[in-house]
Amino acid sequence: NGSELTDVMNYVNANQTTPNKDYYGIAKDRNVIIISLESMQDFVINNKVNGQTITPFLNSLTKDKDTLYYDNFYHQTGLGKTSDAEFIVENSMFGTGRGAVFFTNSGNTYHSMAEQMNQAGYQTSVMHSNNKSFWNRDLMYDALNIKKFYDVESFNVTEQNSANWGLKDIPFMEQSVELMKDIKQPFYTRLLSLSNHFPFISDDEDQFIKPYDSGDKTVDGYFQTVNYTDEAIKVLFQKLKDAGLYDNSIIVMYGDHYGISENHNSAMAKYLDKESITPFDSTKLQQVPFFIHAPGSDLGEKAGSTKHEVSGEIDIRPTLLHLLGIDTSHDLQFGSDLLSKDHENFTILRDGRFITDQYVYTSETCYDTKTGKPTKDANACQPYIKRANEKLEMSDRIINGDLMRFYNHETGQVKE
Ligand code: GP9
Ligand code: MN
Repeated sequence: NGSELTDVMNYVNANQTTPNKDYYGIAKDRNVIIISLESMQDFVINNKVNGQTITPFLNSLTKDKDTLYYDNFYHQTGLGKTSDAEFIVENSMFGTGRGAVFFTNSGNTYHSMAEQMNQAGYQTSVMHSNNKSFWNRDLMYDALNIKKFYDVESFNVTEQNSANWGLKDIPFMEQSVELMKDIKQPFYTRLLSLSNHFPFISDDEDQFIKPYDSGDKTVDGYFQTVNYTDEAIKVLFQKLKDAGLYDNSIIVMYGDHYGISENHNSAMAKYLDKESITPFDSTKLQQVPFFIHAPGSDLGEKAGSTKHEVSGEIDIRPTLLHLLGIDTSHDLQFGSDLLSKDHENFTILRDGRFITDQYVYTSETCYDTKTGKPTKDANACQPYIKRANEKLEMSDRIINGDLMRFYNHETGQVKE
């Protein structure tokens, strides 16, 4: 009932951060294009394989004055993979600890980013070349108030332009921009890329760099499919420019979750030139790239393009809404604006692991981020353990109790 919600509200309100005036509203009324970078981990950014650059286009953005790039940003997904990341972006809440929230709680009430964007006069949609019911998206998108889903039926998919899971990212980006041309502006659309999906196989003609040579096919092919997606993003930017949609848009990109699981630790140890992959390393490998690109805004000039805040997917919604000048003081959100001076360097993964600027907590061990070794004081992480569990539990309470149905967003109070 409503009183359960009051506890959660008190908790959330105590953790709100104040927006940074220098950034608030700088992207007001721009189109919003969010790109889910399938399985993209951060270790590929500004890195090489066999002497070849893996992500030349994304690397160029890390040095761009209109871009903020976060290199200490973590995915927070569980079993729901891509869909969990979507959930987190839309709600600034965690998915559920078991199963995929898109399946388990698509009947809940939410107050999503899409709903807020609808209210702000935006057209809201998702573009993804897969069947609409995959991950239960059709039902969950209704619950999230996303007005239009451009699913596989909206794309021209042929044998020639598809590989692995379906439509390749380059034609997907090209066709997505064609679809955008017909949407009334301003629009908010999310594009879910797919070529860089396990098992990371691609056609010869799409392999612009050589595979890695560890002998582990998954890891070896990963660099090529990541590189292909990087090229697809370059194509997207060009197509947006050609369509006249680039200058009045803000483009946000995040890696949705890891691509290389711990089953491939020996190949990863070879690539990273380490003896072995420790639990500390595995946790750091949950870093995914996060980019905010606003043409003509001098975003990077204000702050330096590469930012090191310890952060995660739950932070995307408040950060973006503040850039758009949309007030979030009535939002029940678990993330915080990365540009706020009060943003805390503390990020929690869905399984209870967490990262601060000093510590990484995993496998019931507190590691020192500087050395990668267990801390001398074995209890150093203790205060954070309690806070991490509390935050996950508060988020779970909302979802398990469907508590948003008692929430009045207009007033920021429990409904009468
Ligand atoms: C499929 C896409 C990929 O529609 O979401 O699935 P996932 O990464 O979640 O396995
Ligand atoms: Mn995915």
